[in-house]
Amino acid sequence: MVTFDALKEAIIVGDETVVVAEVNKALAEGADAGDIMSNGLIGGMGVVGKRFSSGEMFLPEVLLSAEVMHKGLTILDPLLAAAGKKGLGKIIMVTVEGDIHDIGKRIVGFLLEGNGFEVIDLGVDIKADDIIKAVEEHKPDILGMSALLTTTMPHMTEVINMLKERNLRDKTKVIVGGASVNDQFAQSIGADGYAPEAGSTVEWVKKALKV
Ligand code: B1M
Repeated sequence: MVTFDALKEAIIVGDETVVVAEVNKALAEGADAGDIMSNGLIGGMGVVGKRFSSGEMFLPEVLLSAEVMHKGLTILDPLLAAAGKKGLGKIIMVTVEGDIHDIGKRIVGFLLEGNGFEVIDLGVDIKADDIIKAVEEHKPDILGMSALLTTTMPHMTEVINMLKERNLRDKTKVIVGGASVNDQFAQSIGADGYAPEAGSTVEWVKKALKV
């Protein structure tokens, strides 16, 4: 059985060489790309999050862990995307203005792709106006917004209000997520849904699109 202890530890200490080697080793041993992501990469980043919150780790270390996690995700990305057919629906994912956190959003996106949805990732720190332009251009079934800072959550409200102004709200379902967001907030801003983590996001999307 493939274990992910060395991979998790490499994420925590920010060792890119070991992360790349361990991801490739796990794949060579037959591990599923989704498992490597969930149990190895997310597992390691979960420990980082806890240690940062408790003051055991500091920003530069967290940033390094985030960077090496991205290296691991980049190896898995084509495999996760190939696992799905991408034809079940179109989803725009974005981190709202003022917020550069993207690890969780990317994980959600990868998992959605792996489950057969087309994902257009607009990136991080994206202004409401640019999000609306992308919705007009791509006409997604779902707009997924992520925010990890309490200070950036109001931009989600701004986007929903702009969707209404441009008569796009009825055509676009909206789900919000990220560590600072909760179900109550989602309801208060008129989003269609909220999901606390990647797996439940996929379940919500499947239900919303009836697939
Ligand atoms: Co920042 N940061 N950070 N940070 N950071 C938090 C969020 C914080 C809680 C840490 C703390 O103080 N305890 C805190 C926010 C406090 C608050 O507002 N309530 C914080 C702060 C304050 C800051 C800065 C302001 C610090 C500073 O500079 N003084 C700064 C802000 C920069 C900015 O955005 N303008 C900052 C910077 C950074 C780094 C750049 C160092 C780095 C981000 C790197 C990157 O993303 N590329 C970073 C990180 C890594 C964190 C923590 C440690 C970990 C976040 C993470 O990646 N978690 C975080 C502490 C924590 O969360 N415990 C913290 C792992 C990830 C898998 O989980 O992102 O929650 P998460 O995603 C989950 C779910 O939330 C959900 O599914 C994901 C997978 O299960 N989900 C969705 C996410 N988006 C979704 C969207 C959906 C559905 C589900 O639908 C659309």
